Amino acid sequence: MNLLAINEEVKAALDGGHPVVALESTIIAHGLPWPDNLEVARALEQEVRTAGAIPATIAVVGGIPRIGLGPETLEGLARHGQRFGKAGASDLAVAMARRLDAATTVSATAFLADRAGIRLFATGGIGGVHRGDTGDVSYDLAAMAKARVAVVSAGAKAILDLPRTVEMLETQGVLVLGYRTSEFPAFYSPRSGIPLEHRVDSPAEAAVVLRTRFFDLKQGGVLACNPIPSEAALDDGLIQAAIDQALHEAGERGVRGKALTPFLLAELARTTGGAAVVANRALALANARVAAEIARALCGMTPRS
Ligand code: PSU
Ligand code: MN
Repeated sequence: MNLLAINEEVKAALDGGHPVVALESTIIAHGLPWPDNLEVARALEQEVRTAGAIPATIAVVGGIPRIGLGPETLEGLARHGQRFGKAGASDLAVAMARRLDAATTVSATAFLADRAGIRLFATGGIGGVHRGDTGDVSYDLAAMAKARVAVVSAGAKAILDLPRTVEMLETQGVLVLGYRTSEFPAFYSPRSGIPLEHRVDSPAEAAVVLRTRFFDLKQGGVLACNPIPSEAALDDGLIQAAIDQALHEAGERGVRGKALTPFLLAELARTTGGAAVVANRALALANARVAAEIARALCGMTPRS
């Protein structure tokens, strides 16, 4: 697919067999408040570089899926986040055909990263099964299952129904790996009480599994769960109360669909006095680092394909 605009640096890295890590843009445009979002966008890219890989932030700009954004585009995405749509993988055709600007969610970013040949992707927390009985299940789960990409994430966002999200990952055939943990992480806190069957304890161990999965079996769909660093974790009681309040507020105002996740995250940022944003930053950076380390290990052992 040559509809992708892969920037020079990313293209050179991919052609040379060097490690690349994809980053998504919805967390920037719709998940974090200005101006923290710009600082986080830059810090994520820097973290990937420091760990020895090339960052590729992905967004649709003027209808073109861009793999690797320049500094002005990154700033525009952060500053004018509201002008960017929120595109999942199923929205890409419309965004492209109509030459729209759109931030890409985990589903769209994983799809595009796969097409570009990028095998590691770092985000904060994936979407999943929302609480209650609305039937709102993020396409992130099914899209991840189809993409030959490993998503490094602090579990799924804590606003979700985590036990059901883990069940749905299984149903979709996503391989869930605990990265130095035997529990599914709960985004703002390292533990959810949900046990994980598979665990890896180093980038090399992760890379061996990914090589087997992607290149021998030609399967997609890996979620590597990296818990928030303990010093950055939020108090469980505090964050649970804030989540309950945010969910209540969303219900009162009838916020649904694509607007729900950004609304809940903004409410949490507000009611925790910014603590949720600080924690989100810390966990996303930790994920960027782990993704870069795994990308390096994978590059050392992958036949290019
Ligand atoms: N991780 C974060 N913040 C975010 C997201 C992930 O720390 O805002 C975004 C991702 O783009 C993910 C999306 O795909 O939230 C999920 O949205 P929804 O629940 O509407 O599918
Ligand atoms: Mn949804």
